[in-house]
Amino acid sequence: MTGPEIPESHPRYESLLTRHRIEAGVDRGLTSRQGLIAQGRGEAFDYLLGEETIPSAAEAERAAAAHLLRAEHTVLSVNGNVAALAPGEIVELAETTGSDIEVNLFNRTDGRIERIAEHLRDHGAEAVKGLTADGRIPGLDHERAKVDADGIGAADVVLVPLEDGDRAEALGAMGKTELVIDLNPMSRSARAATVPIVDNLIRAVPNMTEHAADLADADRETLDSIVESFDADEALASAEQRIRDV
Ligand code: PTJ
Repeated sequence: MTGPEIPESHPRYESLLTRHRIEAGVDRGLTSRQGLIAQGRGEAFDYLLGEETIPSAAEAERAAAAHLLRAEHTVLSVNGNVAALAPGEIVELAETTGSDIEVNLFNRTDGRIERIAEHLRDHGAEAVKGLTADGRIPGLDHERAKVDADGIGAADVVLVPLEDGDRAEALGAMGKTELVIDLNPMSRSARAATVPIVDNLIRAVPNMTEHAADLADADRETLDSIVESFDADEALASAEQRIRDV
């Protein structure tokens, strides 16, 4: 899924490669057409953030990795954009942190769920949840409420990249720890998160894996102190400040 027509020397190579992946995701029936719009919104914020992982996002990524390592049951939620942009990276993060992977879609169809699950298996996922959908998130009346009872339904920590605000708030109300990846620091999902990661998914996921590998042998006290010293409001304020300083 690389874009051979994009020269690596192009100053916006990464951004163009990302567009190509999302387009290919739509063509393959993984990503919804609304996913193209979401991608455009994300790109605008990424541009304003300098298309790099800012220091507060790096801290959030380390805190998120610590959460994934110390929790009992962790799930990485995958939608059509995530499947198109970072399937192998999600599988690697799941393996490094012992997390489950669950497909959860806003524009849910059985066909897309199955294609995304197969795509993730092609990238090395051993098990993919989300097909049973025998659980519900209370207080949500759209398709995103459908979860696996033994997946997101039972998780204590959930990674929700490119989330919509309603589900982010509903998961929070269920008492779950939410790790949200969203380039917009003002979005409701980022604001509802225990750990808002204001970074591009394509950088955030590998960074989290790197932190998780680095912390693999850390004791509980070290993980606790990383989690407790992270300040979500400060991270959001610092991302907003970066955007205003452009
Ligand atoms: O695959 P589905 O059916 O579950 O649909 C998924 C989409 C993404 C279409 C759906 O969740 C949606 O409409 O999302 P929104 O409300 O457009 O929100 C997407 C958020 O993610 C926005 O705040 C964007 O700024 C942000 N975003 C977009 N691309 C990226 C991103 N954040 C991080 N990395 C990105 N690559």
